[in-house]
Amino acid sequence: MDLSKHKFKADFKKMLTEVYSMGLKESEATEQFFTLGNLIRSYIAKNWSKTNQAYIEKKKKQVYYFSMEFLLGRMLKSNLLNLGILETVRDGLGDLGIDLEALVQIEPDPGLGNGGLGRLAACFIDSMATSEIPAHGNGIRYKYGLFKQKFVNGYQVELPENWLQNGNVWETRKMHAAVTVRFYGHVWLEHSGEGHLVPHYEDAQEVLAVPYDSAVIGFDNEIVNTLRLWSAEVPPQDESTDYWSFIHQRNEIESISEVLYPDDSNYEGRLLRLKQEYFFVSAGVQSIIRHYKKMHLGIEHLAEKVAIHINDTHPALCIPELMRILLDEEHMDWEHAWHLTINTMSYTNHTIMAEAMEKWPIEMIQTLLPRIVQIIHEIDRRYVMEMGRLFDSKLIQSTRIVEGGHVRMAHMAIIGSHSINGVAQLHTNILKEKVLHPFCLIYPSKFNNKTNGITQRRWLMLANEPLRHLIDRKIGNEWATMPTELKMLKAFREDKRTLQELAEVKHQNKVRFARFVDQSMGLEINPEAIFDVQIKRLHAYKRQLLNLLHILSLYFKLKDHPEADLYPHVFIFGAKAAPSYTYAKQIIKLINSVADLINHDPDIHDKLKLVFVENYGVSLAEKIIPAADVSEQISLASKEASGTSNMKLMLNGAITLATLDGANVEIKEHVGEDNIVLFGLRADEVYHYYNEGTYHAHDYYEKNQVLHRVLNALIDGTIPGAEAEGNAIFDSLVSYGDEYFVLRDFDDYAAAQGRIDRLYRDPLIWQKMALINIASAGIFSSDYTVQQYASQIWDVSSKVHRI
Ligand code: NBX
Repeated sequence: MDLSKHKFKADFKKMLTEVYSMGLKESEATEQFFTLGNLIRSYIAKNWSKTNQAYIEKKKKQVYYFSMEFLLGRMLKSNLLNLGILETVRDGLGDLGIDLEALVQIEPDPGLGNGGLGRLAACFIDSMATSEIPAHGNGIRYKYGLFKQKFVNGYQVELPENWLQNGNVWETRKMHAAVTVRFYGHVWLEHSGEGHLVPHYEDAQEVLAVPYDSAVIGFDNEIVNTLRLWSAEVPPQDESTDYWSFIHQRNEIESISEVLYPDDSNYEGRLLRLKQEYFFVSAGVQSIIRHYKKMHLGIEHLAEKVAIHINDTHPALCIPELMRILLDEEHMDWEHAWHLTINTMSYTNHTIMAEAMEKWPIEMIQTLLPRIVQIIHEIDRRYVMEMGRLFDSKLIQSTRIVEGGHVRMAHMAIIGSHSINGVAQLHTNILKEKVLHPFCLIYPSKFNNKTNGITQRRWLMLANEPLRHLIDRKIGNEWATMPTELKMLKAFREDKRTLQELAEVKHQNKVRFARFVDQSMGLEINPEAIFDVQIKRLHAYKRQLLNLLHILSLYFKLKDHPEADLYPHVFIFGAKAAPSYTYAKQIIKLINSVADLINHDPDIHDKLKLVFVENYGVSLAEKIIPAADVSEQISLASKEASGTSNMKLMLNGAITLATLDGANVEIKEHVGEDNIVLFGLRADEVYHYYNEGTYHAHDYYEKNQVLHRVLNALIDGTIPGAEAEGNAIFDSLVSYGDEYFVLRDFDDYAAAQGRIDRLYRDPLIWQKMALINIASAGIFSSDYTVQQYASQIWDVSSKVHRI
C-alpha cells in the first residue's frame, strides 16, 4: 500500500488518542503496540471486505484448510512486510522515538500448534494469500497455547501459556456468524411428509461456536484472506435456567476450546480431544455451507465452489459431518451426497508412525456423536459392500473404517477424499508401498506427493534482514514472490567478495545470538565456533540422542587429549517434549546434565559448548536459524515425513548434516552431493533390518570402543545429576534393542561430523556451500507448494509463478 512516513506518523498519533486518550509522551510500549495493531487493521479493512466480496461476486471456488493447529508466530512484522510498509513504519516510529523492535516484543507468540504440522499450516495461509488463492484457515481458538517450557534442575516443567491475557489485537469476534454444535443425547430418524428421513434429537447438549477472524494479508497484492478460529461458549439461556447448573455447564463447554493438546504422537484426555475435533469441524462445515448459499447456486454444485482440506486426520470428521448436513438438512440422497463429499474433501498425511495414527473407540463416538456414528457405520457398510465386489475380502477387511471396535480415522479420510498426499517424495513412496499399500491397490489415482515448503518471507526476509539485504544487493528482490530466482546467486559462487560478505552476515547473526544466550542463560559462547543446531520436537525417532552421544565422545576426546585438533563447536538444541512422553523428558534431562558437565569444565575452555534453549518456538527459531552453520537432520531414515526446519536452515545458509530421510532427499538432489553432508542407513536398509530382524545393538556396544566409553558414561556417574535417566537411556539403547538404530549409525555420524569440521576450516569452501544452499532453497518455498495444491488437488485459481 502507499503510505508516506508523514501520514503514518499522523495516523499513529491520532489512533493513540482515539484508543487510549493518550499523547505520545504518556504512552508505553504496550499502548504503542496495540495502537499500531489497530492502525494496521484500519489500513487493511477495505481490502479485507473487498476480497470477500470479490470471492462471492465472481463466484470463486474457495479452499478451507482445516487444521487443529496454526503455529503462527508473531504477526506484527509479517503484516507490515506484506503490506509493504515495514520500512516506512520503522522509520516513522523512529522519528517518534519508538523502537519497532521493542513493540515486536510486546506481542505474545501464539503457540497454537505443536510443531511442524502447525507451522506448515501457518506458512500455507501466508503463501495462499500471496499466491492469490481464495483460501481460508479453519481451526480452534485455544485459550491456552502449547505449554511454556521451563527447565528446573534440568527437568522440563510445563507452565500455562496464557497468550490471550492482554487481548489479541488481530482478531475480530463475529457473533453474527456463530453456529450451534450438538453433542450427546439420542437421535432417531423419522419419515417426513416429503418422503425423506429426518433426525430427531433428544437431550443433546448444545454448544455455541463463536468465530474469531484474523486477516491473512497477501504480500504486495491487496488480497486479505481469513483465518477463522472457533471458541466454545454457552448458548443464550432462557429465564428458567438454574444458576448453578449453568455454571457447571459453562465450565464443561468452555473447556472444549481451552487448551491445545501438547502431544504430537499419542492421545490423551481422549474424550475432550474428540470433542475438540468435532467442535471445529462441525462449526467450520456449517459456516461453509451458510457462506456457499450466498452464491445461490444450488447445493448440488458445492464441490465446484468449495474445497475442504484435512490437515492430518484430526479434522477427518469433516467427512461424516458434511454427509450429515447434505442428508439431514439438504435432504439429498446418499449416493449424491457421497459423491459431493468425496469431490470436496482432500487429505494430507504427516506421519507413518503407528502410534500417531488416530483411532477412536466406537462407543465413545456413539455417546458423544450419536448421529455421526450412524453415518460412519453406513459409510463403512457401503464401502465393504461395494468394494467387496471388486477386491478380495482380506484387502477390504484391512482397509475398512470400523474395525476391532474402533474407527480408524486415516481410513475414513482416505475413503472419503479424492486426494491423499504425503509431504515429501520419500514419505509418499513409503505410504504407497508400505503403510497405506492396500489403499493404493484400491485407489491408485488418489495418491500424490506434495513436498512441504516454508515461507521465505518470514524465514528469510524477516528473520534474517542482513542476509536479505545482501541478496537484494546481488540479485534484486524478485525472490520475495518468485523464490527460485534465488538461483541467480549461483553466479557468485566463485566471487570471493560475495563469499566474504556472506561470512560477515553469518558472523553478525552469530554475535547477536551469542548475546542473547549470554543475557538469557548467563552462558558465554564464542561466535567463531561452529554453531551446530538441532531444533525440533523431542522424539526418539528424531535422534537427539545420536547428537548427544557424539558430543560426549568429543568431550572425552578433549579430556584425554587436550591438544586434540578439534575446531571449536557450539551445539545448540531447542526441543519440547510431550508432557506424558517420559523417555523424551529423560533425554531432555540428560542433555541438560551433559551441558552442565561440559560448560563448567575448565579443561574444555570454549572448544566445546552445549546450549539447550528453553521454550523453543517460532520466536526462538527466528533467532537461532539465521545464526546456524550446521543443520542437524538426523532422524532414522523413513521416519521423518518431511521436516521443515531443514528447509529454513538451508535458506539461511546452514549446511545440512543429514540422513536420507524426508525432504532431506530432495535437498540433496537440489544442492548436489558436494553441498550436503550425508550419513547413515537408507530407508530401504532400515526396512531390510526389520524384515531380517538382524540388528543387534548390543554388539555395537561391545565392539565399538568409543561408543562403549560414551554409553558407560550414562551409567557410571560421569554425568552428575542424571543417574536415573542415564540408566534408562542406556537400557533403551543397549538392552532393549535401540529401536531407532542410534548405535548402528553412530560411527557414520561421527565421520560425517569430522567432514564438517574439516570443511569449515576453509572459509571459501564453506561459504560457497552456504551460498549454493541459499541459492537452491527457493524450490522449497511454500508458495510453490500451495500453488501445486491449488492446481492439482483443489482445482482453484492461483497466481502461478513459473519455477
Ligand atoms: O509434520 C510433522 C512431521 O513430523 C514432519 O516430518 C513434517 O515436516 C511436518 C509437516 O508436514 N508432524 C507433526 O508436526 N505432527 C504433529 O505435530 C502432531 C500433532 C498432534 C497429533 C499428531 C501429530 N495428534
